[in-house]
Amino acid sequence: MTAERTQVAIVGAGPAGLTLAHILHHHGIECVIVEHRDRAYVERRLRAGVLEQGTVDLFRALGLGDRMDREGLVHHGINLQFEGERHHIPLSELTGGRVITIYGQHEVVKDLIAARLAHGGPIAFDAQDVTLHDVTSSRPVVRFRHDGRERELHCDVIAGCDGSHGVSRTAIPATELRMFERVYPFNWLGILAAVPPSLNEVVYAHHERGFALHSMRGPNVTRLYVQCAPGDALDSWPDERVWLELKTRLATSGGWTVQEGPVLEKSIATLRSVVMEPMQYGQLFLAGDAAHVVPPTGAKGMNLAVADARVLGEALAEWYRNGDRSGLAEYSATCLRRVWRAEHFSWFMTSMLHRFPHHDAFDEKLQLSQLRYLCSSKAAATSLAENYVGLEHV
Ligand code: FAS
Ligand code: PHB
Repeated sequence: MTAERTQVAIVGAGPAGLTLAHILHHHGIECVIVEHRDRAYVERRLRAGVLEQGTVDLFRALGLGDRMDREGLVHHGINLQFEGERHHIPLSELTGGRVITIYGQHEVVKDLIAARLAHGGPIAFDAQDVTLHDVTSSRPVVRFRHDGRERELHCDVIAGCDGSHGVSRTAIPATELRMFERVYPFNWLGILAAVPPSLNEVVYAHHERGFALHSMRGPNVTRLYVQCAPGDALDSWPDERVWLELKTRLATSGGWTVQEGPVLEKSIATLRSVVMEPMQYGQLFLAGDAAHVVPPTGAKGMNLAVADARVLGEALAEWYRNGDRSGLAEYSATCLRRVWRAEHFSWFMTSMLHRFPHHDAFDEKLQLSQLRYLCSSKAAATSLAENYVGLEHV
């Protein structure tokens, strides 16, 4: 067993853990990231695509935004489609100039890993059998096997950034933790296609056959999603079926629809809303999907993870700098205000746009009425816009 010491042990090298590591480095606080996958896997995993204004601002402030600024696509609006008609929501016009940036999560992760390794920040990839110990003491410990060695990382604080299937939240006794959950009766099948985007903005489509989404990852790569049944497996969705559903659900009455192209990647994501309260226990602080999950309809997941990391990083900096623990004491309450706002917005977008198996004609009329109101009322559209680009204050 090799015993080591650091100030903060971070479990997980996703957006939450990597962003936290950079904030701590900025404040001269030592940390070690323990990640159980290898670097190639983590950098290859396709997930989110929309960065809120606040996320972009933070990455720039940390000196991490160069490639994002070169390759990211700045968008000033999104589109809602229903009954064959497209309606533009002018996000920037409604929010005093705030924008979204389309830049794949895997690109963010690549940039954050490269920057961390460039300044010599340790990341233990391929860490196995990660366990957390003594989290209520002043000297918590993370144990793991790495490069054939049993390692023991002694620290002041553990940041549990290991996602929705991680181990950190299991270090909190079930009697201390309350889980709020909603499982949706559908999933998203997502593809990456080697074809230029069919429109220069994101399109969310409500359709009687089910929801569909048009997004992108650059001038020659389109990202598309189609609502599918919970039990569907990839082999029941050959490319031909995927394109038929996408072209049908995203078609407008004016004859527009998405262009086909070679499918580079295909995967299915489940849709759930989950919140764990509280997000802290002793010297263990949960951040990102380790504490909460949102359905991707509101494009909030990665942005919430970054927002948690910011709150935790600043609170730790205050504690190390002048012994002020107030930020750490309030961490969970501070994060949960933003978390629940994002949970509601993601639930709202999901409920409005998807076809629910138990829905009747009345439900569908309510969905269409909500969509029409969003596209005809400046007040309603502004509410959607400020949630979508990310609220500055919650
Ligand atoms: P992550 O899950 O990204 O990272 C956790 C890290 O911890 C991973 O690298 C994992 O390997 C590691 N880990 C896990 N267990 C460990 C252990 N025991 N020890 C050490 N390390 C461990 N959000 C959107 O906004 N839009 C989307 O379109 C979207 N699509 C998604 C599709 C899928 C399939 C999934 C699962 C999520 C999607 N999300 C989307 C949400 C996603 O972007 C998350 O919100 C985001 O990855 C959260 O970041 P982290 O909290 O860092 O967790
Ligand atoms: C994406 O580009 O992957 C994307 C965009 C908007 C969403 C979800 C995912 O709501």
